Amino acid sequence: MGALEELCNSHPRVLEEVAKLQLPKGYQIRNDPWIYGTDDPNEKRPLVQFFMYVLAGDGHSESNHYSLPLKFSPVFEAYTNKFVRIDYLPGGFDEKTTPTQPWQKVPCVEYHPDLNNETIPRDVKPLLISQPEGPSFKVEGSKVTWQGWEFRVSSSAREGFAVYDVNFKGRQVFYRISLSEMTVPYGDPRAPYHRKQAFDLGDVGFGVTGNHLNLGCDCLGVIKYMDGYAVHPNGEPSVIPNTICMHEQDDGLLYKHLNYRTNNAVVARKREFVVQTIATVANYEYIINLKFVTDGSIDIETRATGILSTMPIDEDVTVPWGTIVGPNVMAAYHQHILSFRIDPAIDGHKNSVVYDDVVKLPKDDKLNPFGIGFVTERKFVEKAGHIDQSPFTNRQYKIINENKINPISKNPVGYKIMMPARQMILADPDSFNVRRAKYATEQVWVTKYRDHELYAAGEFTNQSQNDTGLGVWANGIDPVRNEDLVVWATMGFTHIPRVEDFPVMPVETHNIHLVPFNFFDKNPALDIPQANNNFNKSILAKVDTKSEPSACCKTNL
Ligand SMILES: [Cu+2]
Repeated sequence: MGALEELCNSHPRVLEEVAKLQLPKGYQIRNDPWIYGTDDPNEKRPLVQFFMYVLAGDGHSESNHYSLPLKFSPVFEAYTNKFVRIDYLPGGFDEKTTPTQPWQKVPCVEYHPDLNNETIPRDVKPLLISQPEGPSFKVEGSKVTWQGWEFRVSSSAREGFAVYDVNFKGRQVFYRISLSEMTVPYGDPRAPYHRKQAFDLGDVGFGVTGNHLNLGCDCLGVIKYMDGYAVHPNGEPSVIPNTICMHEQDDGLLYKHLNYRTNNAVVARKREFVVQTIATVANYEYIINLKFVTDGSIDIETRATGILSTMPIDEDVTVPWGTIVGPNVMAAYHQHILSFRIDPAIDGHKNSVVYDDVVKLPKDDKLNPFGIGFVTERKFVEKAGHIDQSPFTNRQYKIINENKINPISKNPVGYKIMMPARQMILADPDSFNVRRAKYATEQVWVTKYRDHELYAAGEFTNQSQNDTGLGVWANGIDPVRNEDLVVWATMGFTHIPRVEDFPVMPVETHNIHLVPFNFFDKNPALDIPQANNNFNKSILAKVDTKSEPSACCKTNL
């Protein structure tokens, strides 16, 4: 990235354009090299689009250049380093562009504490997480053992990490879980923004952009780190130290019941084992957490943070496809559409995918005379393909094993995939955006397992013309019922930026829960020791002298 940035910033044609800006003293130029995208089937050159910014801060390296976008954008050919052209960016409400003018000085919205003008930090007392007897987990090589869970973790240059061979209480549940792709299409229709569609795994890689995580910052508590690996531009392998962190954390209560007759309570706290990585893909950060819970469930969590990708906008102009987030700076509407590849092994590899709708029972004089009944209706996915979303029938997706009947419920054991209905990709079905990311059109896909089918939009996404992943594999032909199958869960979120997302965005969090559904013969977490204060050692706050000791943990058991 550094070499590309230098190539652009030092090119005579770019310097010519920079000279026209007549930048004041103390202001410099910075650029972000961007994936070029696709709008022409005949374009075969590997191209890079550079978005240009003013760097304020009087030479401070952490000044927020994204606050000061410029209106010209050079294009270079990768590898040959040939200059191709300069695109000019619109600043008004339509597609019109203008030649480069002297830069009009506007304040920079800074995020770094040295520069952000927040002179009085909040008073925050330490909140320490300690495990005086050591953690409850063991790690031997790649194998993690914790609270009934056994699984392996491996780093991946493309996916960040994958977990595999996942067992709970001695039973197989999943063979492999990983993020498989993320596309980020933008909604500003004007050139050259119509090509803004990143594939952050296929074009870049979450492992190779993985952060070196730090104790007490990225990960709190008693932490086990794993390294990742990348390829240096000179072809040599390089280590990314501590790019995956693993630790336990408390997540409130798991269950509670108070017998109001005796005032005895059973209370168990919910503890999670977190496997986390953080990727910095230029302006944005993505925090990927896989959280293993003591009740046999898994929470797949994405937190988007970092800095919005910004565009220039003239004073007093508004546009319907973006939010003005600072002086003369606009953040276009966009979508983050992730695909998680979930390779199940629910009590073995022969699994089926079903979807259950909850529907009204027809009114009936004898059975349902008051018209209040409702039941579930089950449908099976027979062939490789997708499932339509249906939020108003409370549609739930489940992976079941038809060969294994739960002795209590008398139906197949399974796991449900809990994910709320979400808007999928908005671009036109004929657009390159959709043709390149067919996976982004549907929330749940099912394919037959095949080696090497790992990435939802296909192996090669940079300037791709078509989705060579699910667009090919979800063929409507392969039988997937009672087969070794793969589920692809699309986590889509449409991001309409808000002023508060700038200059650095508080996390936006989205989750997919994998929850045992008639898999066990009762709540599998009854063996968790009951919560009590001899163990948890909480103390009363000394901020309000009138407060009385709480009886919430009182028990005579
Ligand atoms: Cu966003």
